[in-house]
Amino acid sequence: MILHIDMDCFFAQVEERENPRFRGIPLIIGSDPKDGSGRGVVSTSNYEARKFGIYSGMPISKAYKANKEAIFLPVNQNLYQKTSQRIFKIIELFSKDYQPVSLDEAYLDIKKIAKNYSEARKVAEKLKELILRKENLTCSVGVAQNKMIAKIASESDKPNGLVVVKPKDSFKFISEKKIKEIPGIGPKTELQLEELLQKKNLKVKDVRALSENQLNSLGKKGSDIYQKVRGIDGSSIELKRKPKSVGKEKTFEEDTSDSKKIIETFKKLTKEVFLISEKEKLDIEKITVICRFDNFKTITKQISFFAQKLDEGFIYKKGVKLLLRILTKNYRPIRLIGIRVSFKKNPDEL
Ligand code: TTP
Ligand code: MG
Repeated sequence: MILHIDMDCFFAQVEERENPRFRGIPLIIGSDPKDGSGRGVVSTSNYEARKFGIYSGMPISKAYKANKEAIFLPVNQNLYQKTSQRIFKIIELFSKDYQPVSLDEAYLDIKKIAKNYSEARKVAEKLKELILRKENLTCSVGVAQNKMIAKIASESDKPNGLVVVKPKDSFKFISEKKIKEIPGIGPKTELQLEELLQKKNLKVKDVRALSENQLNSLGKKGSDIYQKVRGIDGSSIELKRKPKSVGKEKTFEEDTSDSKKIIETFKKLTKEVFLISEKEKLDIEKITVICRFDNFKTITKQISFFAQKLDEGFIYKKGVKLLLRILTKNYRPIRLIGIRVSFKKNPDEL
């Protein structure tokens, strides 16, 4: 049993939350339209702007032509990233078995928390409610027997939708969908299928009329399409893998022998590495320091442990010792320094 979640007009909704006066009026997030001469594209638009035919990927100049009165905002990636991280924290409360797809989208394996589809609906309701309460944002959710149908389900009732498709209903559920609603079937494949069937505006049930042999004339993807239009999708949840290590490097603007500058930079890099590593909640087993000189000679030194709790002071103390061991034996100006910590394996993965 798979749950697919996708936030509604994500970037735009976050901006509306930060600035409620944008609600109810066309809002476009993307590059600067510059009174119609701007380059670049629309990242997303709210549902009011979509009524004017303004969608992700459209040139921003075209969006400007479609509605000059709309509000145009630049992409505030940092804000969406932070919001996304908090949403994923909420998702993790429900299931650790999830696959993040993008900032606003994920698949969750919910078999451990829902015995049947009515329990699954309750899980979905709770997830939606918690995200709304904590983040003041709506999302759309689909639940089904596999990833493909769960995604079609979540897309089918946007915004703020919740669609549960039981296995016995899934074949019928996808029959009436447009063929391009099947994930992975893009405009090019759609066109090929239209040619094969000599028909436009294809629905999933139309494509079912094609034999596997006929579909194979489209190449490798043929048998995939044959399965998909029958509701079959064997792909599994790809769990978020913990990184094996985290490292940061800095190339100096100019090669330097200024030890104060080198040490200060090293301290900054250590802090950055620590802040990223902290999220992983893993012990470390190795610290590696890298140093590149003006002639590109590169030296690395490392120290290993069995299992060391993550601690910024500890990483700095051990790291700087390694760095000094390199510096006291080499007198050339330095081009680059870096530090990396390697994690012990996550016990769940053993
Ligand atoms: P989507 O989930 O595809 O779109 P959306 O959340 O804006 O709208 P919907 O309600 O239909 O799900 O993408 C999530 C975010 O990713 C979107 O808010 C902005 C960003 N994005 C881009 O920057 N460029 C793109 O081409 C697309 C598709 C999305
Ligand atoms: Mg979305």
